[in-house]
Amino acid sequence: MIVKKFQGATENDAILLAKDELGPDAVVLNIKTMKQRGVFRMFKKDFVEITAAVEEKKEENTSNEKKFVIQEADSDKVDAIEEKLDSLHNMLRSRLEEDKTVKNVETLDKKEEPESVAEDKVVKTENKNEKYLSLIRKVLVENEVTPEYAEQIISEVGTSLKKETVIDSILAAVYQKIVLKLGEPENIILNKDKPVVAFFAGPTGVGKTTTIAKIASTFKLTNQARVALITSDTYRIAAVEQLTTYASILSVPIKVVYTPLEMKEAIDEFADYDLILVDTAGRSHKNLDQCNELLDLYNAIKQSETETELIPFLVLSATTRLKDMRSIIEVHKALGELRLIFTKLDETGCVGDILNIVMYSKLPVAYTTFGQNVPEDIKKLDAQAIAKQLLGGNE
Ligand SMILES: Nc1nc2c(ncn2[C@@H]2O[C@H](COP(=O)(O)OP(=O)(O)OP(=O)(O)O)[C@@H](O)[C@H]2O)c(=O)[nH]1
Ligand SMILES: [Mg+2]
Repeated sequence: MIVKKFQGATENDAILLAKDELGPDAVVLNIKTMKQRGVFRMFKKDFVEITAAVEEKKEENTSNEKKFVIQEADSDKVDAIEEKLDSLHNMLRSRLEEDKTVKNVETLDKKEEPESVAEDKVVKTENKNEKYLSLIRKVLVENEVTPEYAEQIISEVGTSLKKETVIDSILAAVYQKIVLKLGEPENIILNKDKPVVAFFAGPTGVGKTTTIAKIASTFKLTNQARVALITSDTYRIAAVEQLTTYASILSVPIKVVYTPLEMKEAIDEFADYDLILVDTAGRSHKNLDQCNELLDLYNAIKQSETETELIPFLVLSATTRLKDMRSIIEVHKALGELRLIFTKLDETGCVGDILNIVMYSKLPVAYTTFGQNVPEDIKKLDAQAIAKQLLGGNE
């Protein structure tokens, strides 16, 4: 993993510099506004410093020039991240004190230190690193990261640690690894050349319609975008009414479609819009007929005369069992390159399954939602907040 800091006049400038140097896969780990101190305040403007990271490509492992690699980091170089991790640090320290075995190793270290040879010290520090890592692994598992994925993260971090690494750096390295695994949010970005069509699929009752209302309202009110809605959820009168009500509150047009042909026509009718949000009826991933119907509706969008940027979103409730989420994903893969939305984060204290699902599916996450309020209870994936929560910190 390559970790590096970039400074720019604005957050965007700094991110551009990071992407320029580290490539498009770089993820932002931390953003900090730097205030000029003392006399500099009179001459220089404040600036933004971001910490960005990217997974190293295997074949590039040998060339480290110009790169700042975490295992070479002194603790001062990860200070930005550590700021965020203060509470975790304290938590880990107190957990370490509770943990008898670690305590024993520590007291053993202390007693023997004066006469121990350098080599011995290294062995003991390695032991200690392992203890720290296994403690962090335990915290992850407590937060419902599966033991396999927790182990994967810990071992990936473990192999990159220097022998004399301090606990702060270990924690920072795990945090960075999780942020990297979660990736950048792949939320909706308007396309100036063609309408973006966001197609929402997912099981019944996960919050598809509510999420659409939140997104429609955000784009309409904040971005002044031209937003239109289509619903194919004609199974229940109440479902059509629900979206129609949102459409009238937001004064955006809505079309109800019953067949793939109507879907295609509706898209063409909305050809002048910036964003077309398509709602679908919740389906059981076990009912293949329903799933094929969904696929027909989706494919109809591609048949429209209008050139669009079509994005399939799969909405999952964070409260659904991991095993079920996996099979839901498998069934919906027929729609193409899915982006995930996790809803109902407010109903569960555990975000471990978000990491589990991302590591399982390698699919990007767009948004998370955390309540019934439209439009405020939605945000772009906040990988840093989730990583922090997974390590036991309070967001
Ligand atoms: N607590 C909580 N409730 C939510 C969230 N998002 C949606 N809901 C609620 O979940 C229920 C179902 O939401 P809908 O948006 O109708 O779900 P849907 O996926 O469209 O359901 P179907 O159309 O029946 O498949 C509603 O009561 C919503 O208010 C969320 O983030 N947190
Ligand atoms: Mg619905």
